Amino acid sequence: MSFPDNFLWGGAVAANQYEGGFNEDNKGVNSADCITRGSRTKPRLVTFKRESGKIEAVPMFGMDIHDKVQFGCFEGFDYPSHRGIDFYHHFKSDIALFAEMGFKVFRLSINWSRIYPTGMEDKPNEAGLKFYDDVFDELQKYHIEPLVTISHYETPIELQNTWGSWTNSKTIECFERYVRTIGERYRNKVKYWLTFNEINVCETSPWLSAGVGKNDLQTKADIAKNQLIASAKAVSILHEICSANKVGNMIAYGAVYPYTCNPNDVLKSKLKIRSKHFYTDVQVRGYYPSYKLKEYERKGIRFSLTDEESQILKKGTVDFISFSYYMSSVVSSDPNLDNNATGNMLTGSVKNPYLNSSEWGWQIDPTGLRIALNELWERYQKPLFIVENGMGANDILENDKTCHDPYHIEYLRDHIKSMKDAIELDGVNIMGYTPWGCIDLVSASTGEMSKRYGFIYVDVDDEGNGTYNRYKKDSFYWYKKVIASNGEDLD
Ligand code: BGP
Repeated sequence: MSFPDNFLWGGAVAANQYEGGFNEDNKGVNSADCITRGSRTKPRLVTFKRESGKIEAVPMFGMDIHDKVQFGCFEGFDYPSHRGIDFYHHFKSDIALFAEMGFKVFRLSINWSRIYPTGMEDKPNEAGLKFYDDVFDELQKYHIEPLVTISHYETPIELQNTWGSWTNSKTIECFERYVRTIGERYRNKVKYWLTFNEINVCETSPWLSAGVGKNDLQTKADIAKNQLIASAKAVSILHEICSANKVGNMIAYGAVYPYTCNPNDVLKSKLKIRSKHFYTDVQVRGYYPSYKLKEYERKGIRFSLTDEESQILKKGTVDFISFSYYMSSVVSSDPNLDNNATGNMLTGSVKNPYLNSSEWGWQIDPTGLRIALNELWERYQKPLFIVENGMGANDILENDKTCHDPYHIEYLRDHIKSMKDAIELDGVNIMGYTPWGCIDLVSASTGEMSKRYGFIYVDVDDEGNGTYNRYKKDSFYWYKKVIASNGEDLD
């Protein structure tokens, strides 16, 4: 048997992509609420008002606004997070479906602006706390462990409009208050926690990861420092509240291949992988690696740590490492090669001629998952948790309300086989597996509903029209069998 008996099978979602309930029960506006719907070919935009009163919208990826503006939601724009799939009003029946599949764990995020609507209040919003109480109670009913991401791509917008969100260390204090509140409130309901979703996505999109509209290197270094300190503080707070709490970090990860055996390609791939490790190096080891300090020095980036900050990082190291895996990437030192392959938060990657792609151009590489697992295990020797994996596809709901999705099954099966190999052949310690978007939800990169990952089809289109009814796809029955056999029956 390869998967341990206590292996955590389940699925993953994020509040801003599925909850809806945008302005219910005193929820505040957050950075995800200000992102418009895009598509495969049209970028998502972030909306704001200038001091002159002029309303503008700029593409989320690459935005670099240094003027004083007020970010927010304005009439005439379509914001998919406002509706999600309306989990806010469907959570009981949705959780019943997860239980029917046999989930042992459900990864969800808490929406910070439900608990502290502006991020800055002294007292939390009781109605927001109550919502998650109800969700956790429902999960408990079916013995499903919650795995809670404390911050998944959303920051209360007032923190941005008042002092620049995560570029300002005052945000750390607000975050601490939020962590303490949820840690204490849910101490008997939640044991597994993740601090920041894909903390390294700050390099690609400071708006997604930190609610920051700038894109320069100094800004990214400041965000990284503030979030790394906040993450370490969160680990310490949660350990203090309950010694049984297990707290992990979360990064976007994937193997990086050299395009050829040209040593320059190989070196480039190694440096790219190392840059992916930076955040985990700090979160696992408790200090900044020398290569990062050298890089800051070389690029003229201001950086220092007080003794107190160094102690915080040292004390708040994580119990396990979690990561998303969708694909691998390829780098080349040849400037004449096209390096605009698309993928999860991917930049500067060459298309891999040995791999097939999804409809959205993301390349499919199950072997890369085994490589990634080995790289992380060898470097850190900490338990690993794959908290996102999957392939977005344009599923069709048939007239008889069935949905045939063999491509999802094939993708997941091949990746589970790689996990199995990593456990059986390489001895990697893997705690669990939560495929992304276990129920269809809004895509983070495009804002579409039609990029579907789920085992459960949700009848809603890109514009938000539909019945919002839920239907089981073929993959639903398949995954149920996988869980029931603890990963042995993959057919
Ligand atoms: C990760 C995010 C998720 C999720 C996933 C799939 O980067 O953590 O929030 O959305 O990617 O990406 P997409 O939704 O763009 O298909």
